[in-house]
Amino acid sequence: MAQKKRTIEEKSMWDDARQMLRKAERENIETVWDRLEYQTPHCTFCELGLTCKNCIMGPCRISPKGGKRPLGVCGADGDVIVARNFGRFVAGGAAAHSDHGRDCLEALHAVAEGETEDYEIKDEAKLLRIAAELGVTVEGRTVLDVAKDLVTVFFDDFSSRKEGIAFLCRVPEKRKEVWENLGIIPRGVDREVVEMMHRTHMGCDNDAPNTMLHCARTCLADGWGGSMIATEISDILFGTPMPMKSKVNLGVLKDDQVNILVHGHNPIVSEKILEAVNDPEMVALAKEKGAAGINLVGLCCTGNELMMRKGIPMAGNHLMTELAIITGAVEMIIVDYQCIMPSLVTIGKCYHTKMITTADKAKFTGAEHIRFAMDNGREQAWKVVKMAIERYDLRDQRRVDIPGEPVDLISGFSNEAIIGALGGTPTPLIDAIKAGKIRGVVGIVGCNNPKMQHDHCNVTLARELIKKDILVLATGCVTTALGKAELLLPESKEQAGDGLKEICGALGIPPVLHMGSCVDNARILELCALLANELGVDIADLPVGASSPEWYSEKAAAIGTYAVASGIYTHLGLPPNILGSEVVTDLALKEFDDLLGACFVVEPDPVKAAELLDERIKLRRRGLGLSE
Ligand code: SF4
Ligand code: MSK
Repeated sequence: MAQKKRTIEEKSMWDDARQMLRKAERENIETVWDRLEYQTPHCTFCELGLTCKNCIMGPCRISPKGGKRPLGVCGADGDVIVARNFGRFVAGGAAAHSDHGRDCLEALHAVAEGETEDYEIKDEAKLLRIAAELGVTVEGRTVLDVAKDLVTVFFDDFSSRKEGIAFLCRVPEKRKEVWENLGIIPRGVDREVVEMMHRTHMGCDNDAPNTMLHCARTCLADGWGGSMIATEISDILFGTPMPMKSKVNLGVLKDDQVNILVHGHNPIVSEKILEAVNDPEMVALAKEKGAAGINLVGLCCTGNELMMRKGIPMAGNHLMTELAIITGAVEMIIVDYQCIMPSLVTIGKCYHTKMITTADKAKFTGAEHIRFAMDNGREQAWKVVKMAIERYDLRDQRRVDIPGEPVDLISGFSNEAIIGALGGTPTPLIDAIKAGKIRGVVGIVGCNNPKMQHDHCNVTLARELIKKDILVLATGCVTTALGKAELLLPESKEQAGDGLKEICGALGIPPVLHMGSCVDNARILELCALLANELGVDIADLPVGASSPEWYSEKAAAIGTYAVASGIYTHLGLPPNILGSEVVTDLALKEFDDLLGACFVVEPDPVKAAELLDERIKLRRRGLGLSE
């Protein structure tokens, strides 16, 4: 679809973004929106998923049905090619989440083995609880001994030595039966990803529905495996999030302080940076340089991790990352991995902003690489913070423009926090659902995509759902959008329907709860499983849904696929590149409903999307014998 030239107002709904887009125009700085314009129209074959480059007899482009080129050189048809492409796409997302999980696991391993003094177990109770849940003996043992065994259980989850991953113990029996019957019980996390790469090699899985079922299996290994491991270990190492105040938007940058942005996903680096910026010696050094202090702020999901656990303010989501640098007020951006636009290096060089990469698997040409490892996190953190302070002198204050005033929000709704707020049991939530005060629950998750007006769909969908007494759970970049819209504050209950408003008022919580980063969608899976197990039903029977209104990434596609495979009806604001195959599209939008009890729905209009999610919730409420 051709992308027409859009006004700044059409590009983003936010004033802070618009002000920075105007500054970018004035200063002749190219942004993601400019590059989208010159990249469009996109290749129609690719948009439809009908391009194959899996071997060098090709690349092949298949005409949509009835066209002149119905088959690739090897004889693969459009259905096979679309399914293979989608398979590799979601395998990329599952691999990203799960490799992040493995990094967390290696950190826990280093702690358990006494190989690092830079990290420690912050939530011992959670470690012992999870170990017991997974069959590790806890009684009479030291925390570190238990941790060693838990590490072994999780390392085995990445291999192919077992029949099923450890957290299958959380999955309701009825859901497991669905997976068993379809042959998609997730085994080792790495195994499913590798098998997807194998299946999609030329001459292997040439049956589109069969490939699509393996998409489900691969993504289940992510959701109930790699992502769940990432979430649980992050809580064990850095603390389980509890509700806390924070602030959001570009206004959290400070014109009289050294500003450091942390961006990416894994808290292992950013937690150390936080310690370094709080060191009085570092603060004194910043003051020597003429700054009033050091201001650490987050972007994207590394920002979510720090906001959830430490209340660190959030500068912005995916489409705000370039704009944060364009303020001219940022000394340094420190990144780990995923969703970091390579353009940040270039934009940083237009100012005095230095980009530091920290992971060997995510280097950026033009950035300085300072490798963080388990045994040097502290040392490296102090080093880079010092470098950031040294750069304060280089800032050109005449080019600094920090737009807007920060907006307050409340973050930190882990499942432990939610159950805690309910008095230690999910029963009050179930009772509120049964009584129709909370008619259903929808997770709004994921990204921004410059093809859509930035954050409009994220915000509108949330507003529409809470009006309908549907509790919203937010993760990933949606969080920033909903925070800026003041929906993460208890006062926003006034925008909710009467039932939800009453419950939020009684509990003192907002109608939109922030549950974390991309990998933390595993928290939503766990909550759904908990509710289903309490009610003795399948997850697919619950009045729940998911949505990623402005998604862009392979990871978001993997999340959507594991949500559907777990029985959660899932809305997408944009279709994946599958529309070139009727077989694959029908499976995703219809037949998965029969096979898995849930399917995808694609709807760019957030008001209509809210209606569709509401219809599904009504259907599920009826199924449970509850009032609509
Ligand atoms: Fe073409 Fe087949 Fe090779 Fe794909 S695998 S590039 S369709 S010949
Ligand atoms: S960072 S995957 S843009 S949510 Fe997790 Fe945001 Fe989406 Fe990346």
